[in-house]
Amino acid sequence: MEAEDLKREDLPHTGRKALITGITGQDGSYLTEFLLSKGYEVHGLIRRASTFNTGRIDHIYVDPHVSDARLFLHYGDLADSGQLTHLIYNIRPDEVYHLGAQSHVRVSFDMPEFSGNITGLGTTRLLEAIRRSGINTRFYQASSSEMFGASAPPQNEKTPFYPRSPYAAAKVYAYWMTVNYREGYNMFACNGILFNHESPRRGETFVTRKITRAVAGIIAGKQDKLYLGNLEARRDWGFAPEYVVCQWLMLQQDKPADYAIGTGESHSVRDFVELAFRYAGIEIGWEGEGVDEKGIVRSLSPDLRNMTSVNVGDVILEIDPKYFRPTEVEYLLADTSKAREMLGWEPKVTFKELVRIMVESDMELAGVNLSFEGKKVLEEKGINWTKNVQTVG
Ligand code: NAP
Ligand code: F7E
Repeated sequence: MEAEDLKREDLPHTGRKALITGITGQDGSYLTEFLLSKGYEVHGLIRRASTFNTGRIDHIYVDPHVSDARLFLHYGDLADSGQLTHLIYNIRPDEVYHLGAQSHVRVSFDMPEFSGNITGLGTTRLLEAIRRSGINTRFYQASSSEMFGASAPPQNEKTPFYPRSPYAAAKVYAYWMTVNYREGYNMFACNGILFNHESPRRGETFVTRKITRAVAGIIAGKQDKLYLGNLEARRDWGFAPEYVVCQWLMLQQDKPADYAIGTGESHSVRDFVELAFRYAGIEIGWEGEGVDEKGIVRSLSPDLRNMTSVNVGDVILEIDPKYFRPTEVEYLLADTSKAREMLGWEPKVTFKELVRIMVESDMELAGVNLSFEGKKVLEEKGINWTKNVQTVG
């Protein structure tokens, strides 16, 4: 999507201010790069931690004392409404991108109250901070396809919500609070209902990154096996840098609305596993059933044979029931007709290309240098994030 295609093309971008919660996360880091490239001054909320948690944005951070610095970080927490109000009132952002959340579905079963507090009430705290500050800002809520839960595919903006986890229930609450502030206080507030989106910066415990890291680790001799849960769950997986463009596009429209964003292609975890190992030169086969099912090396590509201690017949994948969820979301598939029509948005990176990009990145990080074709994918598609995708893990 080029700037020329945008509805607010006549507005100068330089000088606009954005506040991003969740700036240190996968999406926050890509969105920051994107907004800086559009001339925004970007403010981000970060949590105080005893170790550094800014690894995804270190490459774009400059000392705020530098005269042309346009990225500023502020301590805060979604549990702390006083600080949220203080920041909103003083920064007076033109746009607020609310991406911060306890975003891990499996973890939300272990910490349901905390997940409700941060992922659900956190949105209310921020909406209230905006309302009480009296500022005129546009608000983006990071809603999720998890809200559709058990509703049959394909899912779109009109599909009923049927949340299947504490995380999803919290997101449904936050979704309706966003709609409520739009209708009750005339706030420009949008829900982006995003289906799964991944990248080399994806958190290491989400299934895609867990798989691609394991592929690299097993080949490099740093890991013996990959332990997974449900292999049959189906997801509509897209490429995260493309999805943050939608978040911005939603706030550039004449009217606020809600949009479902995905690729329209759905694959199982098993599909992801098979393809990821195949790109790295391993054909995986399956033996056994249920929790006893195992993934076994069927063959190795000639390139790989001299580079790894993995052998044909090795068991490289097992099922660990601890990764099963009390209630699972079986099948997500996006119907993104509205976003295509209203935002003019279409994803460029396919499922196969996504798997390639992620495998290749993790292989590089693990120091395995195979001659992959996938490196060219982003360049060929004219996607701007190539440099960082390749260098940031
Ligand atoms: P992520 O990588 O897990 O990042 C979450 C961000 O929230 C991090 O910056 C984290 O900070 C911050 N955060 C967590 N708890 C916080 C708290 N108490 N106070 C302030 N900040 C807090 O998530 P993501 O994949 O970028 O996703 C961004 C948003 O979109 C999330 O709301 C997620 O639920 C939603 N979403 C994601 C997807 C997807 O497929 N990625 C799909 C639909 C919706 P730390 O770095 O300090 O932990
Ligand atoms: O699981 C299955 C698991 O944790 C995907 C978040 O960004 O996207 C994400 O939520 C599927 C599930 O993502 C393992 O049971 C099997 O069916 O990568 P995930 P998620 O739960 O879809 C949505 C849209 C969000 O909004 C969330 O914030 O993979 N699976 N074995 C496994 N999942 C994990 N994590 N680990 C396993 O070992």
